[in-house]
Amino acid sequence: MSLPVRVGTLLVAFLAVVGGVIFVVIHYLLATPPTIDFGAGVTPNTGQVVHVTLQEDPQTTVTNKPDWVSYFIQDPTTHQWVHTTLFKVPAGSKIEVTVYGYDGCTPLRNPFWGKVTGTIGNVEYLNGKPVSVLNSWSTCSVAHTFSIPGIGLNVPIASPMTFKENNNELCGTSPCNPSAPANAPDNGAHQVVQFSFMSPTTPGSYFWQCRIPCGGGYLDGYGGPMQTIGYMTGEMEVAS
Ligand SMILES: [Cu+2]
Repeated sequence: MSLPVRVGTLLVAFLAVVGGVIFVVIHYLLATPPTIDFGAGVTPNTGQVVHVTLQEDPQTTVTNKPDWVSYFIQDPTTHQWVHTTLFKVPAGSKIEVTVYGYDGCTPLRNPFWGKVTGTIGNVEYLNGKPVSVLNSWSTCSVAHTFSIPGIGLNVPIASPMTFKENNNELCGTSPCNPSAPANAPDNGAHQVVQFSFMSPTTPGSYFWQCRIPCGGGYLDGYGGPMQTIGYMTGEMEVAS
């Protein structure tokens, strides 16, 4: 092999390795889930209504962690369910949230997290009926919570009845699809939780998390999906 050919071969091999490293870093290490923007057409600090729709699932079959529990957010424009927990709302607006609760129950570590706080009227609407507390110790009835500590918001998200979970009636493919036929693989037993709250008038990043140690298989249930953006922890960005 002549010298130029050897140098050329070496160079090509070197660039291939560099390309591979860059791909791994960008694709796996720096990847953050997208932020869903709910601000289109809304003037901040005018109390306008903004609809935010989420779901929580028993699995995440669209990722390389298929057995992790997860939230999804519905894009308000495309209506696609996006695997993320990052969203943006206008400041000083009335945020009306709908959560489809697909996952089975996990008892709360502390019954305090079963109490609805920080919502308008201090209630959530469970399948249309106002409730101010879900007691997960009397019946295993809560799957996850939607909690933004910075504004004192805590909403327990109801789970389908245990017998339905035992009957394999839970959604088995994520994101689940509330408009699919009831027994389709991507639908299944679920609860609908609705609540509203005022977004802060101060712009900023507001951390949110589920308060149930739902990271099955991790120490005390607080690892894995519980500490990973895109699953059970996220940010609400408030923009003015
Ligand atoms: Cu959870």
